[in-house]
This record gives sequence, structure tokens and C-alpha cells, in this order.
Amino acid sequence: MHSELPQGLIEALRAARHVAVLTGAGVSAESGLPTFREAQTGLWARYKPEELATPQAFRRNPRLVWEWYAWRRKLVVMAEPNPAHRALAELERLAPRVTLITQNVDGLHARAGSADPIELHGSLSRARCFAECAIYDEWEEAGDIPPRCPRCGAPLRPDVVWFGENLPRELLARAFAVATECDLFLSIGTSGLVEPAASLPRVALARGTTTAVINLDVAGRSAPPLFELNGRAGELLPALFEAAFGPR
Ligand code: BV8
Repeated sequence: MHSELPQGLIEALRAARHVAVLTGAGVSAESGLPTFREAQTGLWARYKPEELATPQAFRRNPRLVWEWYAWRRKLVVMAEPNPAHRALAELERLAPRVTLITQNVDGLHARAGSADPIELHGSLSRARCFAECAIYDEWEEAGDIPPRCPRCGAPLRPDVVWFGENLPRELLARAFAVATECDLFLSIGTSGLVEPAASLPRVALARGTTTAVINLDVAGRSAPPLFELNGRAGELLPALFEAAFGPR
């Protein structure tokens, strides 16, 4: 396995002072969670995520949007972090400094032990008053769908960033600062289609920062400072970190 891993990337990992990581749904695929672009399964087959993950969709049909997220929350509760999540949590103990930035809302990086993931798009595990009066880590699911805000009676919504909504300003600023400051950028399991997160690896690469893209739909070319690794994150990340830092 190590033979296919580019030596230049292995050396860059060993030498890195500050590794920045951006993950997308592909890092949770091996936990059994459908990726964003994958065809929605079953009940959701006739909707595109972009049609459900918007404030307009929620206003038009709050019950449908709430139930889509409730379905995804159930999948997440049944899912376990996979070797990709665990390898990234382990990397925080191997490299001097690691900043993990994720587009995922499934909370699996934290469950795998990553210390402080920057959750650019929020989290399924929280709900927010649609009138923005409060955020909840837990809420009653009896009765109304969506449930009502206990403080003001407005409907609750998932505490995620929908299309057309701004990302949390402070988190986004931190993510771009890290992309400009890091000396190694790993982009893992993301189609790189959604802005502004998709610009993060490009910001690093534009500065000549060694950047690795780990995905199933990359050609697998290596043209330093860009390294493309074609494969499953759950297999490539443990192998890459073992090649760089030795067996754990
Ligand atoms: C913003 C949370 C300013 C919710 C998500 C027109 C009108 C309005 C906006 C826009 C517009 N045009 C462009 C925009 C901006 C828009 C955007 O980028 N749209 C895209 C579709 C063109 N962005 C926004 O709206 C953002 N806000 O810009 O605010 C603004 C304000 C007003 C008006 C304009 C702009 C907000 C974006 C955040 C949306 N929320 N998620 C929820 O989860 O329900 S996005 C969601 O999709 C994810 O969070 C992620 O960010 C994104 C992409 O998904 P990925 O994670 O990349 O997953 P995907 O399935 O795509 O790919 C998986 C990859 O993994 C694949 O490449 C696959 O090959 C690989 N893979 C699979 N298995 C494995 C693997 N790799 C390795 N190992 C494996 N085992």
C-alpha cells in the first residue's frame, strides 16, 4: 500500500508544522452515510438536496424539510466514525498542529476524537428557532412537525447553513486564515462544488502550499505542490499517516 503513496507527500506530512484539513461527505461515506451528490434514497429520491436545503424550501414546506433532516439525523445516530475520521483524530497527536475544517453536519469528527472541528455548515445535532431567538441541543419531538420553539413558538429548524445563507462569519474567517497559514492542506472527500468552502484548498495551492486531494473521482496525478490520491479515505488516510509517522 505504501508503494502507491507519493514520497513527496509523505515527507511533507513529516515536515509539516501546521496541517489544515477540509473534509466533505466522502469522509463519512464509509460510515454508511449517503454523500450529498449521491442520489437520494427511497422517500427522498424525487428531491435534490439543493431543493431541500434552503430557507425557501423550509418556508414552503417546513414539515418535509424537517422530516428530511430527522431522517438524516437517525442515520447519523446509527452511524459510527470510520477509519478516516479516526485517522484524522490521531493526526492531531502526530503533527505539531492540525486544524480540521468540515462541511459535514454529522458530528462524526468530534465523535472520533477530533478536538475542535470547524463545522462550517453547522450541525444536525442542534436545532435553531426559525425566528433566531435561540439554539437548542435538545428539543421535544412530540406534537407539531417541525416542533415549536419553547421560547417564542416559532418553528424550529436544523442548525445548519442552507444554500443562499451566509456561513458563520467567525468560523469562515478562521478557515481562510488557516488556509493561508498552513504548510500542508489536505482536501478529503469533497466534490469541491459548494462555495465558499470549495475555495479553501485553492487558496492554499495558490500560495504554493503542498496540497493533497483525496477523493474517488480524481485522476490520481501528482504534480507537486498538488498531490491527487484516488481512493477511499478510510483506506488511504491510515496508510498515509502510517507511512509518514510509523505504525501506531
Ligand atoms: C453562501 C449543510 C453567500 C446543509 C450545505 C446561486 C444562488 C444562491 C447561492 C449560490 C448561487 N450560486 C452559487 C451560490 C453559492 C452556493 C453554492 O456554492 N452553490 C453551489 C451548489 C453552486 N453556496 C451557498 O449558498 C453558501 N452560502 O454562498 O452565502 C450568499 C448568500 C446569498 C446568495 C448568494 C450567496 C452556503 C453553502 C452551504 C450549503 N449547505 N450543507 C445540509 O447538509 O443539509 S452544502 C453540502 O454540499 C455539504 O455541506 C457540502 O458543503 C456540499 C458539497 O457536498 P460534499 O461534502 O462535497 O459532498 P458531495 O456529495 O458533493 O461529494 C462527495 C465527494 O466525496 C465526491 O467527490 C466523492 O467522489 C467523494 N467520496 C465518496 N466516497 C468517498 C469519497 N472520497 C473518499 N473516500 C470515500 N470513501
